[in-house]
Amino acid sequence: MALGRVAVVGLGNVGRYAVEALRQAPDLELAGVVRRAAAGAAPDLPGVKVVQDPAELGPVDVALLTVPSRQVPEHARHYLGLGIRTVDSYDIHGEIPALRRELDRLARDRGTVAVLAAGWDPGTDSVIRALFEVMTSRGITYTNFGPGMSMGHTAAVKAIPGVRKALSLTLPAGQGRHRRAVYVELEPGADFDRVESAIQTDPYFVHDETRVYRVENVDDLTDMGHGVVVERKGVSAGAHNQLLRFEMRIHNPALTAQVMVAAARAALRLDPGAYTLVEISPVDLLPGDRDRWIARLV
Ligand code: NAP
Ligand code: API
Repeated sequence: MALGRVAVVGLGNVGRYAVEALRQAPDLELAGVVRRAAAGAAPDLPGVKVVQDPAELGPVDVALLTVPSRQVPEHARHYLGLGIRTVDSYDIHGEIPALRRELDRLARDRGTVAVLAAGWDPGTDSVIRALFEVMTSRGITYTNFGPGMSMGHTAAVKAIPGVRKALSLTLPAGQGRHRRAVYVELEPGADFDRVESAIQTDPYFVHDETRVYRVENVDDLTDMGHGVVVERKGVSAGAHNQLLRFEMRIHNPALTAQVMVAAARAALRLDPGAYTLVEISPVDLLPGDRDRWIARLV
């Protein structure tokens, strides 16, 4: 019997890969997909139940919130209120502590679990940064993204009125600094200057040098690859010059979906409350028997 039934909420880039990751998970069952509009059912996903109201899916143990980050808080409140565990990959870093506190209260009240900010950054990179701090108690960590496509920044641009399609690329500028190149395909009659100004003043973009380009066809440019190098130089037990480095080159939505599905598994094993990935034991993210993983990994 499956550990739990999981619904995917939102069928965008991450949502589509979440469906696939759930199909491949040995211990979880895909309950179906919840979309905003029934008209937006998914003929390309035969055999997958697509609904507007999660009640139509039968019992659901976990909702994977693959909606844009700015829509995550309202969706999390809704599903936790129904007593359904939630997993999201909310990536507005500065707002994570406050959201965690709010979801923790809601989850405890309803005897359920929220796992938030469970993608790769925030998410697995957060765990890497934590382990680097464990290994070197003093030092400096730099997280250098890209070059690659940020789904969070792209989703923020797509939400601006007049934008039909968008692509936000993150370009590393060294020592944790970044530049951004944003490509927009506009609706007929949309005003490019207004769109550009909305991007430049959006909190997702204000801290970085950002250039915005109008193009005819965003699909022609889109490659969902991304990557990161997390580097730390620090001190362990008083000894200097410890150099630590983690690097990955990835398909962004696929890796994000894979991590969210692992977090759904953990959500089924945790006590009520809200958790970020640094608070979850890695073995609870893995399928099957704990002793087997200890024998294999430790
Ligand atoms: P996307 O392709 O735009 O998909 C989002 C889906 O959410 C939409 O297709 C839509 O599905 C649903 N939705 C519900 N309310 C919506 C609204 N008000 N506006 C637009 N869509 C709405 O986005 P994505 O590329 O999958 O990325 C989703 C989020 O994942 C991003 O915002 C990003 O922050 C997060 N992310 C995090 C990480 C990380 O490492 N932490 C990595 C990648 C992505 P329906 O039409 O089916 O309802
Ligand atoms: C960037 C990084 C990585 C974003 C990872 C994830 C996403 O700006 O490229 O939305 O793709 N913050 N949050």
